[in-house]
Amino acid sequence: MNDKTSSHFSSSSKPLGETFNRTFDRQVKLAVTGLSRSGKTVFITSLVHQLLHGLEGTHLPFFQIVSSGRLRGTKPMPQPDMHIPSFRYDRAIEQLCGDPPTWPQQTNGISEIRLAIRYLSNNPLLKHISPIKTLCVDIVDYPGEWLLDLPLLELSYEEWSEQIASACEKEPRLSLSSEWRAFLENIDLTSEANEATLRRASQLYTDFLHCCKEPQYGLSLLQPGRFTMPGDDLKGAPLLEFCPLFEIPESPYPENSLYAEMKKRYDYYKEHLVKKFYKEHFSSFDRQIVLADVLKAFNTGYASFVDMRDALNMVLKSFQYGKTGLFNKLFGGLKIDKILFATTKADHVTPNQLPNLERFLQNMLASSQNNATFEGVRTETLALAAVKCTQAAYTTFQGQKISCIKGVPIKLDKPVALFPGEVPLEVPMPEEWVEGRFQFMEFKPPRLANVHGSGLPHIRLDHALEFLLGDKF
Ligand SMILES: Nc1nc2c(ncn2[C@@H]2O[C@H](COP(=O)(O)OP(=O)(O)O)[C@@H](O)[C@H]2O)c(=O)[nH]1
Ligand SMILES: [Mg+2]
Repeated sequence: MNDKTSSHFSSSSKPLGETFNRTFDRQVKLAVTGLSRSGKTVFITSLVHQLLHGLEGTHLPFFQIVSSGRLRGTKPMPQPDMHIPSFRYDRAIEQLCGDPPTWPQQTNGISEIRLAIRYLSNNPLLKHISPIKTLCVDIVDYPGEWLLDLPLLELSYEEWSEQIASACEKEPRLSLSSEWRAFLENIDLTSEANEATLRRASQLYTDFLHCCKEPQYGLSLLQPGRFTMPGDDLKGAPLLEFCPLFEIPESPYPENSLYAEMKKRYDYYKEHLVKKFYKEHFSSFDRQIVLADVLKAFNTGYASFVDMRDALNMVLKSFQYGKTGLFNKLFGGLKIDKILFATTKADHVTPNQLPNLERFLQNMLASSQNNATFEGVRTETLALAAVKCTQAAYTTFQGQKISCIKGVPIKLDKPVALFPGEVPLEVPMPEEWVEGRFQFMEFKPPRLANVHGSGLPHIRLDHALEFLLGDKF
């Protein structure tokens, strides 16, 4: 790790290297998820940067362990799970802090990073005996797409096919699925299975999913999750080579048929990928943050919004199931006791719109959050920006002072001041999603003079830290 980027226990703290040992007083596993491009990599990078620079500057006023002066320093440590790829903080921060700064490269799959946080205990009994404590935080980044697979565990291949077929009756899925659908119409599913047909059918289905994900359609509810986000080295593995069907052949069908093989692979996928993820990873998480780029859905339109809402609510099911029913039965309960739902990139709106953005996310999740199965899990919603790329500014229009934001749009080289649109409190009616109503633009990361002296500029990351970790100190 590059020296500039891997600030150890900060220089303004006592050198802790010699007193530091690898036994921790407490450990917490913090999982970060969200659909692709929701901002997971940037969030973790900024969070680590904020903590490594926790003793310098005043960038975390709401994170009490810092504001109360009890933080003694933070240090990256070797991660505990050797079989999980490392979260490449060094690479990401080098890009974000480069000159010019750039956004970190896109990542796929799961990764992990461990931090040790040293702090002064405020427990009156410990104050004089052993006042310095260490909290070990394991941060795990994993694709939200994988959580969309949990419902499959309760669905037979036929039931799942029926759901997908009915979703494909509506636009934009209807048009986008035409090539895959035409291919299926021309094959006899009761004929003998062969690799070429299976591969072609799954390829066309995967292409369809990728198309749905394109920015102009912005669809989120895409199953199976591993088809667009395979992780590991699963690309091209037979367990990813099947697809849902529009017509189910009548039984009895030959055991060596295309249909029987597709069904077998679907069951194998559930058994070996879906269950494995929940058993090996999900069940060990203590705290969870779910990131969602709600503003992206505003830009794209009603269909994209509805799809994102349904996908997010499906993601929530993983946590609800955790306490009762299916999950308990299969994996023996869930440890997660706090979940934060955060809409990211809050720097794309003017500061006066933050409360609306937060309320809107709450409304989006309302039905799931109110569900009694959330019992025992504290949930919270928040609008945040892991890296704040814009400044609040004002402009006058027809003699009126209007608040706007100023930043460098991703496709330009000079800052512009703009008013990106108001965030509504309620979901606009389908006909109200007129083109151009929302223009939440992407920005370049900020160029910072003192990037290694303090945490990256952010919006409410300290609130997120306080909710997720505050009670652990
Ligand atoms: N303005 C702004 N853009 C962000 C922020 N976080 C992420 N982004 C944008 O979203 C893109 C995707 O972020 P990334 O962390 O790679 O998403 P991931 O796929 O969930 O890991 C980045 O390349 C940025 O363009 C943020 O806090 N502010
Ligand atoms: Mg990523």
